[in-house]
Amino acid sequence: MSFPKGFLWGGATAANQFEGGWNEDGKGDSVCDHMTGGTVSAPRYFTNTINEEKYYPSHEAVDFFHRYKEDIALMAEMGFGVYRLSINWTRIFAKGEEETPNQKGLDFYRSVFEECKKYGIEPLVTISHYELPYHLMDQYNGWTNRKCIDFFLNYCKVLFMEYKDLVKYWLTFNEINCLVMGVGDILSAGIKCEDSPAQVLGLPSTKEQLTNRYQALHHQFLASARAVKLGHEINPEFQIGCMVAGGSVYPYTCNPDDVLKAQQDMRMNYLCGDVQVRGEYPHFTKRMFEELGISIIMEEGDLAILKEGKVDFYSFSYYMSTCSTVDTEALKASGNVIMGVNNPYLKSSEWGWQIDPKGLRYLLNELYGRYQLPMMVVENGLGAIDKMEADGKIHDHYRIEYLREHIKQMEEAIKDGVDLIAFTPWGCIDLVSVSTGEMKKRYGFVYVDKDNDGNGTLDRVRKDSFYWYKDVIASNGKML
Ligand code: BGP
Repeated sequence: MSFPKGFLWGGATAANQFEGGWNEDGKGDSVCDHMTGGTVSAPRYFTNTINEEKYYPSHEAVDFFHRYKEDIALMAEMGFGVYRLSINWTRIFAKGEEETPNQKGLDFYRSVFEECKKYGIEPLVTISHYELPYHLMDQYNGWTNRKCIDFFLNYCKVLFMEYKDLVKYWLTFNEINCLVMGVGDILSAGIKCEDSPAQVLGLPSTKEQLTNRYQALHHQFLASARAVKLGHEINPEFQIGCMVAGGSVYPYTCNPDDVLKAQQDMRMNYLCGDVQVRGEYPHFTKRMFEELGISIIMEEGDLAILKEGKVDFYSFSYYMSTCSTVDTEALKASGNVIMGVNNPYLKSSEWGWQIDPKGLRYLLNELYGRYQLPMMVVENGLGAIDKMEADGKIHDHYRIEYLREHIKQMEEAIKDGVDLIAFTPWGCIDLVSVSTGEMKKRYGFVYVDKDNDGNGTLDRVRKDSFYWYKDVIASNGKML
């Protein structure tokens, strides 16, 4: 048997993409509430003032806020042992800097956790998943400001005290490395900007942008380390992990320049892991900052804080791999500068994400070899357009195939000796896509009746993958 007894099977969501109820029961507005929904032809926009009705679908999302009992019952029916969800900071502190938490917000998550416990589902809680109170962006320029560390700590303290008997597993920041890669300025760091087509997925282009991002990242490292320390003081049983956007990077050719480029690009898996697992910036940081032409402010004592707040386990998201090359012509031809060059051996999703199950085995081995900590794959899955057929069902064999192949490779990694303890595929119930702001890019085992234009009943429908995953869980990974 390859999957160990007690292996945690489940699924994952994030509050801003799932809950809705964006201004109910005293909730304040998050930075992400200022993003309009998007379509492929018209991407998401950011506005400082919310005064129009074009924020669908995120303001409503799929209404977990009112339907959590039904949703958790569906998870239980699939046999989930773990449910990864995030807490919306603005439900607990509307502006992020109040002294007293919002009782109704606390009550909501208590009910959610109690509902999970009813079915024996272990909550795995992301404390910050692209959800900064808008007020902290507006008044403090988000995570570029060191004060955010204290605001975050206060928020963590409330969560840890309030839920110490209900929650054991915590993640501090979702895909923390995305702050300096993809979603950066607005969603991850909450850096102030004008109303404009948002740089939701932009790479930093100016030195100022780069400096701000690395400074904000340093502040998140400190916040995470202090949270880990605090959490362990409040409940020594807590298991607190990091969460990094993972991806395997291969050299496009065996030209040593491509090999070196791939090695460098792989560092996006390691920069944050090294700080959060080993408690120190990796050896390559000094030269990396020099070459970027930036420097960040570190105060005395910062490095000691990082050492004191090492995480208990390593978690990551995995959707794809990419190829690195120094060949500018090949890069231009692929038109894919952010994600590198397409691998001719792999197929892509409808959104151009290259599907590579073996890359997951490769990455698990790389990460475990480096960190020697229990590993969790806390996001994985196929974003696809689902169609309800005439029989009222969704025959999502493509999703089953994607997940089956990834699970097989996780099994291989376990046989290789990797201590993998959990798997929570992304968007287990359909939710809003972060990169496109749409409903139509779906990941779920459960279909939600809602389209890009806001039509639909929000009814939940079990897809074919629902029954398949149920069998996978019941057989502990044997029936694939
Ligand atoms: C990760 C995020 C998730 C999720 C996922 C899928 O980066 O942590 O929040 O959205 O990507 O991305 P998308 O929704 O763009 O398909």
